[in-house]
Amino acid sequence: MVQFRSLPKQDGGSAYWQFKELANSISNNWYTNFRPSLVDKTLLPRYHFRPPINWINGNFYRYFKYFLLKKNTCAGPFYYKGIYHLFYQYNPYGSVWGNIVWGHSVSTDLINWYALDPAIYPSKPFDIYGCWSGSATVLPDGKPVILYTGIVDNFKTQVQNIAFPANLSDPLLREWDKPDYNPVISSDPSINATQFRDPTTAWLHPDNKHWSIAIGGIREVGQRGVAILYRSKDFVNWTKAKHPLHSSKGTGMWECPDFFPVAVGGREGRDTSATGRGVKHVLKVSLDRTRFEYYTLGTYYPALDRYLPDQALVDGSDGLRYDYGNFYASKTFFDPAKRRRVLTGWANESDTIADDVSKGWSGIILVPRELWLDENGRQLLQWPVEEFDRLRSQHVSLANQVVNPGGFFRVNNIDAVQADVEVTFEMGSLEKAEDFDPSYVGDAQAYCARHAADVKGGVGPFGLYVLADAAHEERTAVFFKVFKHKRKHVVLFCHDPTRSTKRENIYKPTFAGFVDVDIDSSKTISLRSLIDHSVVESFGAGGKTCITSRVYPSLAIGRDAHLFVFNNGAVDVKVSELNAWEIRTPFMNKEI
Ligand code: DQQ
Repeated sequence: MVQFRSLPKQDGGSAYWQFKELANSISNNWYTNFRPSLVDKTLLPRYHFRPPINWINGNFYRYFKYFLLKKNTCAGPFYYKGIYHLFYQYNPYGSVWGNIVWGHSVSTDLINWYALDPAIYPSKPFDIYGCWSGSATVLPDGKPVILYTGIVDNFKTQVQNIAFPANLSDPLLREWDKPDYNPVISSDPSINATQFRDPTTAWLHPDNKHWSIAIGGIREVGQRGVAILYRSKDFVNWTKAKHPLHSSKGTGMWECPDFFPVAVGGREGRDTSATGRGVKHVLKVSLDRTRFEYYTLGTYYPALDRYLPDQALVDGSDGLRYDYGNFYASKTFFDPAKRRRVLTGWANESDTIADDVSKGWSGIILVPRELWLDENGRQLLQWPVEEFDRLRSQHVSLANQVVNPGGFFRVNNIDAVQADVEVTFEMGSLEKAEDFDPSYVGDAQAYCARHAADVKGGVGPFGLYVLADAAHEERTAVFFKVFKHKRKHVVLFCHDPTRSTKRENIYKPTFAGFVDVDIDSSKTISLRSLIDHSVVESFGAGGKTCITSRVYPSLAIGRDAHLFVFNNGAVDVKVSELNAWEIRTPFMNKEI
């Protein structure tokens, strides 16, 4: 096992971390002042990528000295010779953010994972204070290369470094070389060196002569988020382009930019360098300010090396999101084996820092999602990768069950704490839909807080209570509500975890997004929810609107966690079909 240098602890500073600090104020010295864990071990996610918890059971020293700990993604996943490599931001010293290295796990199916030693860790002057996010690119000769952000100058400066596999005949690519000529990119006076990070996967220009990458940044004037563009002919010598790939005023620091093409028509993925007719481009940024991710669809003009979002789409925090819940620092990669684009995103904990310290781990990577362009061209669709379905076991199915206003029923004969549910709802009539309040057009989350699951409505709220105790007093509601808006109807999709636990100091925001469906003609909507002890990952309308929540039930644990269908609207809703499966536990960071 790699030995790490001791580095000073760091802190985040986002709204999320401020919340954590506030919630933690009862235990102000959380490194040393342990209190018993509020979060029962039974709440460990079992099929989501997570810390190798078994390694920490026996030996406190091992646990504290080496293992898991705070992680997030945004560090290029890729496929090489039959193996998927997942890198993630990892703190080898504790379950809070800091001391960042590149954790490394491998898989042949994106579901069963095996843990390797960290791939990249601070060891040279150009990364001595941390190895932050970056990306992998597989060069045309099949050789992978990593670009990552190195932290130097006592945390004051961010530079970009390159790393190559030390031994290409090792299919696990365990060792990575960081050439001494690093950094390959340093900031110039026009760049804020403290906010200059997370290089994208490179794309090859159609002239086949040069590579381009974008790096996240901010221009202080106008708080303009920027995807700074660099070009190189050899991947080692990089020159800043005159113009950024794209920028947007008032959006703040752009973390973890991701830029890639999607096919127009069909689900098949495209290599990151694909351009021209038949593709649209996606630019995703993680907004440090809101800690949510936003994307636009648009056109990439290779001759100008510029990206222009489609006119109707909004840059920044009113824009489209991959996920309207706890989902950040994501990254996609093109999987040449299955010709698909795969998205991996990170969900952090919603308990306190003290809880994370006493649990000894923090953060999960969500089930990898396939991602493609909706046939209407207006948004992306996402769906769990097909390999996930191999974990399905015990199955229950029902059809044509009407749920009256105020009604509910329990889905029996399934262990619903670790499950996958697919359900289709039919609404007979939309006449009783309440009027939509137009002041909430851009703010589904606030609208959901006002129209939470217990608030009786017209058409909906209807949906699922997941991770519910037998009396469903404790439950997370996953639901739809339909509103009348300008002679048509709009659909709101929500997660309401406000009653998810009786534990204190848990962050329980409602999360929501609108769903772009023609509900007036279909009067039908589908939902899939992946439930994993303390994770609820939901896909509305076939992956048009996705929401993730972390919840920590106190009663709905293990065999006491149930699944209900409910309807708090004023009209009947029919469950035309419901299928639910128990999900088996895959290998999760088994040591090899
Ligand atoms: N986390 C990394 C940064 C990135 C941020 C540091 C995203 O490189 O901007 O761990 O959460």
